[in-house]
Amino acid sequence: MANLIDIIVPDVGGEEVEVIELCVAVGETVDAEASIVTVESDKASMDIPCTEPGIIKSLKVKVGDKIKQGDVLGQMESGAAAPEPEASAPAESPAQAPEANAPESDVAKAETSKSEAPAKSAPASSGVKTIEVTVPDIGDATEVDIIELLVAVGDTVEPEDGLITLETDKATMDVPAPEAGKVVSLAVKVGDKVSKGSLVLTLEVAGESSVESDSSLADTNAAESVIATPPSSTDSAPSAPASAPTPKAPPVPHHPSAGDKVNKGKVHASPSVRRLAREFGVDLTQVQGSGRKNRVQKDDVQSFVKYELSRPKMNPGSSAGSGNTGGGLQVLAQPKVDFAKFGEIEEVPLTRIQKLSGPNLHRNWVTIPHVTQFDEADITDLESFRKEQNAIAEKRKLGVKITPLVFMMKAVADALKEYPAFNSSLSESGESLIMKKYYHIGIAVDTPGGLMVPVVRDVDKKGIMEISRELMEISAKARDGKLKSADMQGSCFTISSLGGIGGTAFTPIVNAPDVAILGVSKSEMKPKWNGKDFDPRLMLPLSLSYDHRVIDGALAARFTVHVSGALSDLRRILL
Ligand code: CAO
Repeated sequence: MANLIDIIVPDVGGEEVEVIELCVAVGETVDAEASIVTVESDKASMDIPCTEPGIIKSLKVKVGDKIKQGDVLGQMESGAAAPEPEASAPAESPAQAPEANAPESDVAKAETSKSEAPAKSAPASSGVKTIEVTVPDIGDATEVDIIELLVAVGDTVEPEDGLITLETDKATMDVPAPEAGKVVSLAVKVGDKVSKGSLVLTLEVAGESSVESDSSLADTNAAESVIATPPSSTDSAPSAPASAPTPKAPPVPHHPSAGDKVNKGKVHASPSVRRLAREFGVDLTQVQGSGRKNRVQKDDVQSFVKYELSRPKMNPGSSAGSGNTGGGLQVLAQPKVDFAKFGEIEEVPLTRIQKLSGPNLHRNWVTIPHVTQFDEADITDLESFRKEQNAIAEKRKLGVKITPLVFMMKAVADALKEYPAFNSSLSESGESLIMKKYYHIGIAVDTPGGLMVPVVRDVDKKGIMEISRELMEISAKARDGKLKSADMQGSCFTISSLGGIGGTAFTPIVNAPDVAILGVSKSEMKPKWNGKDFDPRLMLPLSLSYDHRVIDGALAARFTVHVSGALSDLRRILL
């Protein structure tokens, strides 16, 4: 049985620290040692990890809050089994024992004595001095792994910029630059083990005369530890704490073209965010931070990865004379043409709907690998049944007209049940499929303002008359411009019927997040060989476009055969 436990702040160096980032959201499932929050003291930023896997049930802190050892960060439901009443183990709840929950954090002890300044300097000529940056007091931890070098020789750094990332068995932490300067030499590499006092690098910093430099160094050493340079909370931050990030609504990221550096080498990010970036191979200099002072947060890395996965990639060498489509795709820019040179012209603005739908169509066209499968359905019997039913409806003055489209909707709902991959959407990460257990079908409607796609819900549960009535209503609403945005949401699959107009086939564009769309063209009498003679049969052309990332060609062929079969033998869909 699950167990509700408090998440307690461990030893954070005996003083108040400020919450600068929430690394999890309520409802999130976390692993043992996942970071809950990132805090910043006047010496370092550090992550506070949880102690066991579970689900975050509540968070009592927000960005800007000051917290200290023993404070409750929130509650989590631990995955561990609760002791059975009759079990012999003591029934002491960990939730009531903060010390038991508080990780014995090496990181929390990352900063201690201000007098143990690990920066030493040597006078240098021409108004600069060189200081040695060493590993500060990191609590009990010794022989700590260096997991990342955040700078290289020749880099210039600002105070607070991370220099190296250390990882203990409990958490990770950055050693920041004590002051602005240029990295002259590196004394360590990834994989080295270091302890308090180990030399990290030498930094050339602005200095005065060598004598003053020495004395100011002594003062500096007495006053600051190497990891002691983050500005105070009143430095540049607004007086009110920054509002907590909303994990489920990440800020709209600025996505540079690959290779752009938005951070110019100076990335502010917590160790947990750096770890996440490392796991995904993300270069943090390319990620725009949305946190305070452009700090890169978990959401920023996630949305960067999402964007990079979805954007089309092109040969980077082909950008000359190109324009950016907005999706990251470099294509030749449209040539500028003075049409008036060739005859009379008139410039007409795009309609509001065209302006809205154009970018979506464009995105779907360039990001989804489309394939179109063509087929035909014999709707000879369906047509005579439809005509009969329409005659009855007219006689009874039901005010409903049944068109072939309604049967196609029923046939598609039936095929979606048979082939659930067509009733799915790619997850945001692109790594899984969201399988839907409902059958809502979008219908492309041609309106004076442009194409609209209202959705008919639960097509599998409705009868032909009910769907016909609904179809008439939504197409009238669409043409009168009365559709609400809710009317156009939630489709699983879309049908675009041009059968009332003409044509033999076309290639519709998948209406993402759907993974397929059925185009229907005008039915036509065709001679069909029945084994003995040619029979005149009414054949309906079907054009199924699908997202080849999700659907294979064989499956698409089976799907169209199923739709075609259902339309040819109505008993299959009317059951
Ligand atoms: N073959 C032959 N005739 C067809 C047919 C088909 N596949 N589909 C419809 N028809 C007939 C209908 O039976 C009706 O004839 P009758 O009046 O003699 O009965 C006539 O064509 C007109 O039908 P309709 O278009 O009014 O009704 P519908 O239910 O077939 O379609 C709607 C409704 C809203 C989908 C349609 O009006 C529409 O807007 N279609 C355009 C969709 C579109 O623009 N798609 C392109 C998207 S990509 O840019």
